[in-house]
Amino acid sequence: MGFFSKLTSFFTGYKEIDEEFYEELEENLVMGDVGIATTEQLIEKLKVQVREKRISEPSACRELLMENMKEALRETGSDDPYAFERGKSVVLVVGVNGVGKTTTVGKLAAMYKNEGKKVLLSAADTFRAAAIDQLDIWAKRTDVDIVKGVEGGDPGSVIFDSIQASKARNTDILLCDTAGRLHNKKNLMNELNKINTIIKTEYADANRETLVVVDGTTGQNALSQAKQFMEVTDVTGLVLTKLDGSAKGGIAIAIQNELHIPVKYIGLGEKVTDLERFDPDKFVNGLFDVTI
Ligand SMILES: Nc1nc2c(ncn2[C@@H]2O[C@H](COP(=O)(O)OP(=O)(O)OP(=O)(O)O)[C@@H](O)[C@H]2O)c(=O)[nH]1
Ligand SMILES: [Mg+2]
Repeated sequence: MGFFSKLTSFFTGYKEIDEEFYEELEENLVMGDVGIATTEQLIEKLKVQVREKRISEPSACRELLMENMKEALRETGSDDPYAFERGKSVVLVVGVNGVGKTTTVGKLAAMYKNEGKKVLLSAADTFRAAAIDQLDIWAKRTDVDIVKGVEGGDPGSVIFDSIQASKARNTDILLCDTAGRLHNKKNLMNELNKINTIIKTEYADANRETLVVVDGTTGQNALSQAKQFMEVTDVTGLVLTKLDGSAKGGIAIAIQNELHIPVKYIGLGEKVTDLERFDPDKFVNGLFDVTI
C-alpha cells in the first residue's frame, strides 16, 4: 500500500480539526517526500480553507488537500508543456549518474515512434563504451536510428553529427543521451554550454528541450539535483523515474512547487512501455489510492 493511501485512515481517525491534527498531517506529508517548504504551504492553505468554509470534519480535509496538490502540480508555467513534441525538436536528457537517463531515452523513443514521429537517437554519453552499447540496444529494441561516437570522444561532436543526420533524414525528434559523470559543476556547465551552442547554431529552427532526470526514490536529493541542473542550464522539464519502487511520490509536488519546472514524464519500471506523460489528477488520485 502506498504511503498516502495510509493517510486515509489518518483523516478518519481524527474527530476534530485541531493543532494536533495539523501537526500530524504535516509530519506525514514531510515523510511522504513533499518537503518542508511545500508542506508548510499546503497546511497554511488548508487552514485558511477550513476556516473560510467552516469545515469541521477531518475527512473533508483530505479532498481539499488532494485538490490543492493537483492545483500545485498543474501550475506548469507554460500553456502546453508538450508543445515541443509537435515540431522539429532536440531533446537533451541530462541528470546525475544512474538516475535512468538512457532508459528514459529508450522509452521516449518508443513513445514518440508509436505516435508516428521519426526519431533519431544520439549517443552523446561518450564516457564509456558500455553507455554507447546500452543505447544501441534501445535503438534496436525500438527500431530507430542512432548516431554514435567513440568512447572518450567529444560529446559535442556526436551532437553535431546527430544534427546533420537529423536534417538529412528529416527527423522529427532527436533524442540525446548524455553522461552522468561530470565531476564538478564547472565541468558540467562547460559541457552543456558547448552542446547548447552547437544545437543553437546548427539547428536554430528546432525546439530545444532539456529534460532533467531524477530518481523518484531519492526524495529531497532529487530536488537538489534538479536545482543544480537549473543553475547550469535552461531546464525545461523533469522526468521522475523509478516511481514503481517508491511508495511516496510527494517529491513531484515539492519539485513543481519549489522549482516551477513541470514534471513531464514519469518512469514506472524498466520496460519500454513503463513511461507516461505526467497527469496531475491521475498522479494525486494514485497517491491516495483513489479511483474516480
Ligand atoms: N524500477 C525502475 N528502474 C528504472 C527506471 N528507469 C531506469 N531504471 C533502472 O535504473 C538503472 C539505471 O538506468 P540507466 O538508464 O542506465 O541510468 P543512466 O542515468 O543512464 O545511468 P548513467 O549513464 O550510468 O549515468 C537501470 O537498471 C534501469 O533499468 C524506472 O522507472 N523504474
Ligand atoms: Mg546512461
